[in-house]
Amino acid sequence: MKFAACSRLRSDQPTLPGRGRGVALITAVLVVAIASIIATAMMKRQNFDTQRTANIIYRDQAIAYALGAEHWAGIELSKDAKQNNYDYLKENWAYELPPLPIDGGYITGQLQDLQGRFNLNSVLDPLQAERFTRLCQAVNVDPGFIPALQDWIDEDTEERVNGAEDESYTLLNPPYRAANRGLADISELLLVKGVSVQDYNVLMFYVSALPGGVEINVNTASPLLLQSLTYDVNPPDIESMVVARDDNPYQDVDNFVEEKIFAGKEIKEDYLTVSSQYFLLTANVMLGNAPLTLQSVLYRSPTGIITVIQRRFGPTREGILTQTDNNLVAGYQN
Ligand SMILES: [Ca+2]
Ligand SMILES: [Ca+2]
Repeated sequence: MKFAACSRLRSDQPTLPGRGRGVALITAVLVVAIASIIATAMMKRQNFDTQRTANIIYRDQAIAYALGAEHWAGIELSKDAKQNNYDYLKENWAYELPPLPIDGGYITGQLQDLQGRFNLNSVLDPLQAERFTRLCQAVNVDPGFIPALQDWIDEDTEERVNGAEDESYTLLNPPYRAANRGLADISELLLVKGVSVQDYNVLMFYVSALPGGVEINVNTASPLLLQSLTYDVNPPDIESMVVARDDNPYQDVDNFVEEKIFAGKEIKEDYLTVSSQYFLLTANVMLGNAPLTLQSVLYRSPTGIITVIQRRFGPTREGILTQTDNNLVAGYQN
């Protein structure tokens, strides 16, 4: 009897029809699925936040290390100034810093003498323009843009023969005007009429943008630049001279121009020197997954005081060009 009453009791309770049970099951599965998706998204977000925070910390550390390398470069250059009055490629400052292990990565650094390159801002001087013409020819770049470069730098707006002033640039889309002052950076060359990306890609390794009167250091200049200082010089002779120079640098410009290979070539001492004031530091820091490059231009006064006059974080000039060359040559594309 008890069993029958109990059985009757159960049969009195409401029961879900078959379809209702299916809906309940699907709802339960959906709730579990949504909960899983939310949990996964939260984990992803947390991982992302953690990674982003780590990257920010790595970047701050990398900047600190890069500035440390800049400080090291300044100390090396100051020490060098006390040792002698000339600069050449076998001095301590000129050696590349081998990868130096740091906590979580490594750092490398290299100093280059910017006076071992042709100073674009000296091109208003006819002698320097001649030398730059020969340098362009030596690296197979058409020197036809040099009058336009002179117009770009000179203060007036009078267009010289084969030159270009505002009239040429304001017709472009987008329009712009000639700078009428010295180049602040060599990448400005890309805005000058007649300079193609290909030309720039070649020239960037041979030129600098320093104050107009800054000379070329014959102890650090490349063979091609030395060869361009005057006419009809035999390249193998220059190569031999450079090998000797690297061990026995010139302590005076007189000694350089008196070299036998220049006999009868009317080489002038103008814009030549044996010591340098402008250097380019390139420091690369690899920390975590965040590589960082710092390029700094350092000025060293005659008494050895170092001043940072330009600082750039990010890709090198070469990297910048490959990333944005189309934008940089929005003006003249030849
Ligand atoms: Ca020195
Ligand atoms: Ca001008």
